[in-house]
Parts: sequence; structure tokens; C-alpha cells
Amino acid sequence: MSEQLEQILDEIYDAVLDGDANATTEFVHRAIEMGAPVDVVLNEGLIAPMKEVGRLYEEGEYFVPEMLISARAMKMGLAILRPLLAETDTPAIGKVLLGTVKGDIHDIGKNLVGMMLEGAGFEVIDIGVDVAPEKFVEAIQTHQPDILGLSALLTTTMRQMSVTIQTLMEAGVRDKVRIIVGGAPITDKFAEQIGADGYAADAGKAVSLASALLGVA
Ligand code: B1M
Repeated sequence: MSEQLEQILDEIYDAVLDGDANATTEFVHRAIEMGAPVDVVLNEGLIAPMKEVGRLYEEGEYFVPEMLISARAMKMGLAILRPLLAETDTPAIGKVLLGTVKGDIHDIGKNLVGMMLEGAGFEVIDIGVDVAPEKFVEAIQTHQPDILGLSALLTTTMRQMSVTIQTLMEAGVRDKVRIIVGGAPITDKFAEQIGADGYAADAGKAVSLASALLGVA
């Protein structure tokens, strides 16, 4: 990697960490113009500082407002990458319904999963955050997706994944979809325990998992 590119990635990292949305936008544009690989800008420029934001929050150096403005800056950067991540002309290989579970408003990871799935040729229907189990049932009936993707970032809301699956079973729609789960506190073991069809640790793995579940890998 050229020194110039490393420098611009550092600038993006710092801009997200500082919650400076204007600088994030400017440096992401500049990195792309310089020919930086999109995945490098994403991982080193935008995702890495969010990990640091989490660490600073744990240490008591950052509070919710700082997390929020960093998240906003990161989203501005993501919006620039979105068309590049989602570049595809191929017909949809499957339909994915995506949402963050009830009680949880974290959506950056979910949005990223959605973008990567779109980029891989899936049609994505994102029903947002804080989605109640009944809403997932309704959306499955309306959109008839092949896959349901559930995201949770809090240890307190990961249990909602299990509640959601139970609700789908009671409504008789569980067997109409494959269910994939993800988010920082989720593990393979947890996915198995709650009766999901698979767990993905990151957006790239969510794409491989969704493809494998539909036999298009
Ligand atoms: Co929150 N927050 N937050 N937060 N926040 C965490 C998650 C936390 C770990 C911070 C910390 O303490 N270190 C902590 C949770 C602790 C715990 O549960 N054990 C926490 C807390 C405590 C809270 C509040 C309770 C704080 C408070 O109010 N006191 C509160 C809860 C609000 C709620 O949801 N009810 C809260 C609020 C917020 C903000 C609103 C300020 C903001 C979210 C803004 C937004 O999303 N629009 C926020 C942020 C930004 C974070 C951190 C700093 C960053 C999350 C993020 O966007 N990461 C986070 C710390 C951290 O994660 N290290 C933290 C970047 C993103 C790309 O990664 O989301 O992990 P991630 O997604 C990855 C994978 O997990 C995976 O792929 C993604 C891409 O690779 N993945 C999937 C995610 N979903 C998937 C679905 C899949 C497959 C893969 O299939 C369907």
C-alpha cells in the first residue's frame, strides 16, 4: 500500500473516531478517487474505528453521544461505498428479509450485511431496527423471502432472536424461510441453540452463508 493511501486511511479512521462526518465524506471520496480498494476503505477506514469507539465507551472515555456521532460519520462514509459494494447487473439469486431485533437500534452492521448481499446479487428487504417478532411474521407473509436475517448487538437483545423464532413457529411460517443470525454477541453455538439455520461473524460470511443455504455458493 502506498504511503499516500495509508495516510488517507488514517485520516478516515480519525475522522470517524472524532465523529467528523464532513471529513469522513471528504476522505472517503478522496480514497476512492485515488483507486483505494473498497474493502480496504471499509475495513481499515470505517469498521476499525468503530471497534475503537466501543473500547473507549467501555473505558468510560466515550459516552452515548460520542458513539452516536461516530456512527453518523461512519454511515456517511458507508453511503459513498454503497453503490460500489452493490454493483451488480445479475438477476436476484434470492430474497433476504433483514432486521435488527426488538429493543435494539444498532443498524450499521445490519446495513453493511444488506449492502454486501445486494452486491452479491440478492434482493434485500430491510425492515429496520427494533423489529417486534410479529412484524417479522407479517413481513415474511408479505414479502415471502428465502432467507430471514436477524441482527442483535446487545447481550440483552440477543434473546429476542429466540423469541422471534418461537413466534415464527407459532405463526406457522418458520419453515418458509432459512434463518441466519449475526451481531457482536452472537456465536455459532447460540445460533444452534435457538434453532437458526446459521451464524455469520461478518458481512462477507453472511453472503457465503446465504449463498450456501440457497445452494448458489
Ligand atoms: Co451501542 N453498544 N449501545 N450504540 N455500540 C455496543 C454494541 C457495545 C458493545 C459498546 C461497548 O460497551 N463496548 C455495548 C453492548 C454491550 C453488551 O451488550 N454486552 C453497547 C451499549 C451498551 C449500548 C447502549 C445500551 C448504551 C446506553 O444507552 N447506555 C445503547 C443501546 C441502544 C439500543 O439498541 N437499545 C447503545 C446505543 C448505541 C448508539 C445508538 C449510540 C450507536 C448505534 C448507532 C447505529 O447503529 N445506528 C452505538 C454504537 C455505534 C455502538 C458500537 C460502538 C459500534 C457498533 C457498530 O456499528 N460496529 C458498539 C461497540 C462495538 O461493537 N465494538 C456498541 C460496526 C459494525 C460494522 O459492526 O455492528 O458488529 P457490527 O456488525 C458486524 C458483525 O457483527 C456482523 O457483520 C457486521 C459487519 O461485519 N453482523 C451480522 C451484524 N449483524 C449481522 C447480521 C447477520 C450476519 C452478520 O445476519 C443477518
